Amino acid sequence: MRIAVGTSDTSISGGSMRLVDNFIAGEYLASASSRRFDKRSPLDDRVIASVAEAGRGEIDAAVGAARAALAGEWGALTTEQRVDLLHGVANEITRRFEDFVAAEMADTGQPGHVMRHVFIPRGAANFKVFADVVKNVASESFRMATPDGQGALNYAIRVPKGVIGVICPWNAPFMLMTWKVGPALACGNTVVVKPSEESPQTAALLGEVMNAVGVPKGVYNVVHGFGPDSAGEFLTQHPGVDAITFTGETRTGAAIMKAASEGMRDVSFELGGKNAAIVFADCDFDAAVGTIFRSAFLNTGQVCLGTERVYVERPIFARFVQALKARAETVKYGRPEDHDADYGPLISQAHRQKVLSYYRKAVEEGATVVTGGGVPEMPEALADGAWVQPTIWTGLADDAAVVREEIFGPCCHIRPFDSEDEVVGLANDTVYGLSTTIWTTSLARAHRVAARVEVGITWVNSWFLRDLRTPFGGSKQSGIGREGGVHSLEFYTETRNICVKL
Ligand code: NAD
Ligand code: 6OH
Repeated sequence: MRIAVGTSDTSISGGSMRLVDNFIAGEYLASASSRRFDKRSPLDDRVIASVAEAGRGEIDAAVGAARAALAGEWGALTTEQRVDLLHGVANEITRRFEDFVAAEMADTGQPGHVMRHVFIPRGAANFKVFADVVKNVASESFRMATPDGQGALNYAIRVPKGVIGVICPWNAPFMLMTWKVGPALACGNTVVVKPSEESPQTAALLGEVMNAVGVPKGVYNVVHGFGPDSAGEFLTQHPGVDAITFTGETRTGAAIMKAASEGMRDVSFELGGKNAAIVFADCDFDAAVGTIFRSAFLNTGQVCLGTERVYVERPIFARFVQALKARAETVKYGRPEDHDADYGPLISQAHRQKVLSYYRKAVEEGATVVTGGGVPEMPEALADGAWVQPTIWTGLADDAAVVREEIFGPCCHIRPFDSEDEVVGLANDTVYGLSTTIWTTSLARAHRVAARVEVGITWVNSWFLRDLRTPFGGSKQSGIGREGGVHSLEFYTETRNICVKL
């Protein structure tokens, strides 16, 4: 049965499989070379979708469509007209809410309540919030003196950058993609999106929304495939792409930066992290345990802002380790649609192998395994899924690979500390700088430590609370640039200065 244009169902020996096609100039097109790849369910490793892989020809067509849209109907719209269309996109996502929830659950295997309450609503909000920011932003203007006494007026206008290449990861696919597409379109650009090969469905579905709302053809294009020697790399190499925004691994960011240097294209990067939680003895203990449990294990640890290093002031160290262990041992494994399940599989078997290799390495490096460290026993139907146990270690040296490298899994190492200076040094002893959480009831200490940790975002007594209008991004190797509110305009527009002699 054909249930959707971009993600139609086809029958395969006893099950059903979706056909996910590239979306170019408002139409769903299978790859010209008929190359397709399988998308497997993280729950049980079953093939759930056959995805068209874009080659250089499709990338060329998508970039061409995006350039034509800039020069055509889209480029001629007023800001108000664009804003209205993007509000329509948000409303249509909300109308098709359950379709987006289902597509994202199928791709990631994560619990439905996280999709329903966080990822999909935030995806819709990304279109409204950035449309409103662009509508309300003022441009600067200076009246300057001139020798003839008449003066001159300097003012700035913002123009779209052009065609934006948008390359996305799989961990919160719809939210992270719309966080780029929303501001890009609000600013008047057009986009070619390359979703992760592990999560192609919601990006494909968004094409239907764009068509339903009347967004001109070619404004939003989607090309599927992998990174190196595939759609991702081809997109970054295409000279018709004016700038590239990317969320993913730091190593991939370095490869994209090289490609972008050809033609001096601008980049915006949200990259990896090795985020620390700093827990002082005067904290609200239960709140710290409860929230660090979420920050380490939500989405099976596959959150860029997740905590993989926990530093706890010595007087409460042992109690904290026991409390976090007890909490970690309560997770309920299950399918996304199981109402009481709060813990899903990792995204893929390949990622599971990587995470399990760190579980082994931790033991080799001398860790005490407080809980987990392996693979849970699952019922027969889920036995082939990418499941791993939530894992806590203590006792590792500060230079252990497990303490220094991003694992991107449901695991953390807990280490005691004795002073504020010591813990700030430990937290900063990393090449990454995305986020930190600080747990204390001392207001002065919270401000003091927050100003010293070298990260883009610090939460005090909380985690993952962020108004979309605030700046988000990483320091050091965790990113380049800031996304959110007016800060996104720095990347998605170019500022022109106009000087009028009066
Ligand atoms: P990844 O870097 O492997 O892949 C991300 C995307 O880049 C995919 O679409 C992939 O196909 C593409 N890609 C890979 N190589 C490429 C190349 N050479 N040229 C062009 N495109 C290429 O990352 P992932 O495994 O999908 O996601 C997990 C990573 O993302 C983690 O490191 C995590 O920390 C990071 N992340 C960061 C943030 C943030 O905001 N800082 C948010 C989410 C995820
Ligand atoms: C996911 O990996 C990071 C998500 C961050 C946010 O959605 C946010 O708005 O801070």
